Amino acid sequence: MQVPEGVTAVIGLGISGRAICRHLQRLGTPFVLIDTRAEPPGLADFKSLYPEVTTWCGPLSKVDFSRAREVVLSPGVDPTTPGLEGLSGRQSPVTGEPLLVGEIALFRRAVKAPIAAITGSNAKSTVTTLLGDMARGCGVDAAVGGNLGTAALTLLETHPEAELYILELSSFQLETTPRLGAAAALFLNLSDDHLDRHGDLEGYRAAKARIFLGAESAVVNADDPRTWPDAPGVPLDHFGASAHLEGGWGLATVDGRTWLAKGDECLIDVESLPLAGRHNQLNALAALALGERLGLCREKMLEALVQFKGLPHRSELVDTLAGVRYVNDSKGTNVGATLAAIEGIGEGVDGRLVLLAGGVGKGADFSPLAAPLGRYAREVVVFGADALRLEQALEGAVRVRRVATLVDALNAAREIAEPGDCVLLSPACASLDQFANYEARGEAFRRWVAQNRSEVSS
Ligand code: UMA
Ligand code: ADP
Repeated sequence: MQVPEGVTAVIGLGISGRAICRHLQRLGTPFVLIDTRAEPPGLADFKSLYPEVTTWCGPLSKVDFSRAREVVLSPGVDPTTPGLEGLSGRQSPVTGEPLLVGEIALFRRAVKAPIAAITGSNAKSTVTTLLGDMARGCGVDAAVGGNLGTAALTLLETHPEAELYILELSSFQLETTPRLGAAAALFLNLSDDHLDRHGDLEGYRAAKARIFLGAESAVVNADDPRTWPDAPGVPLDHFGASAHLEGGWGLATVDGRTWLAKGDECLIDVESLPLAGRHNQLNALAALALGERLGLCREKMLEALVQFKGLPHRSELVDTLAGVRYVNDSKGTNVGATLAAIEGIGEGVDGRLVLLAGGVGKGADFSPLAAPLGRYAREVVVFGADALRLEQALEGAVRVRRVATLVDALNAAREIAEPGDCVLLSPACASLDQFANYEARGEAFRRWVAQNRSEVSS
């Protein structure tokens, strides 16, 4: 397959790929659509929607990109995939940017309003959604999307007049963005994730740190220097447990009560926040810091914060059966998220935790889970592709039972848990070995709980 002279190659027929195609069509830029899968889902629909567009499915090594105007990659496709290697370092003859870019590069070129950008290993979706609520509460017409689910380019169609675009950005998206130029950029935290794609933690961090390129201001985690920009020059605000002591956004303790604080000023007692756990208090601080950088009104932001109930599949209490709480944290897809859930929930449980974990570990080191599980867990039930690796990492610290599936794990947890305990699904792994996505895994958990409730009550 030869990409014709002056034509853009779009790689990937997913949410981003479709949004990129619609955008190019609006601009009148000719394009071809390529996917590495033999039969990507939705291909027939795509062809009937764009009968004039050439589509090609198969290995990228069989594609000649040498005459392409630009190659626009979907985030799920690794830029080092064989066939793309010759492209890095080359410039587009038309845009002057690298030849190989992602959707966010096109968004940057087209957008007129400021961008608030949020990245990190965990809490991106929570903070992005919260900031959206805060902005709207302040009367700002904000469009919210990105890795969260609605492609950034789709926001330009649905909210062309937005005054602010709030984007959750993944390392995959940032890796192919030459210069984001955000009005305010936030790097929340860093823990092992996607190491299978980025090689090591430094490669993953470096991809995320691209969020600062061209930023007018930034918010970073005072407790983790790996979230700070490599180069000086961007005005910085810090959030973190003690950041208020240095004038930043922190957690102040006054008369035994904890407050969100900015410098010396106590803003709100954490008891008034619907979201529980220290990790969520830090998330609230990060959103406030970013909002203030964007010029949002502090009072209205605090009002939005006390209304914010969080997102589904993130430390969500599903039900209490026979005195045992069942909490769905299916979005806990890496070790950092699961640690936050264990610590956030473990402290408040009368009894003990029964953790359900497993799936695709993405090359992560599970050993940081051992000590907190030793402290808070009655037992851990592991399942899925990386169950054995998990078991080996936890051995000696806590009792571990290995089963095949999530339903097996739930059945085991029912036997193990005692009244006052909490059964927590926070897998520290991706779901793709046994489910379509983390939502499907969380739904399976909810279904089991609902079914068991009806059995208990009948
Ligand atoms: N794929 C191929 N060959 C292709 C194109 C895709 O095999 O040619 C595969 C990918 O490897 C992947 C799947 O198809 O398994 C989907 O990839 P995609 O790039 O087409 O994904 P989109 O449907 O465009 O969705 C993407 C983000 N997906 C990924 O980064 C994998 C969505 O984030 C995001 O919501 C959407 O764009 C809109 O911005 C999802 C995600 O899992 C939620 N993100 C990762 C995460 O949060 O950890 C980064
Ligand atoms: P992301 O979009 O980055 O995946 P989410 O808001 O969807 O983030 O939350 C993902 C997971 O991270 C959930 O399991 C959640 O409980 C956990 N989490 C939330 N806040 C934090 C934090 N500050 N540090 C670590 N993990 C967190």
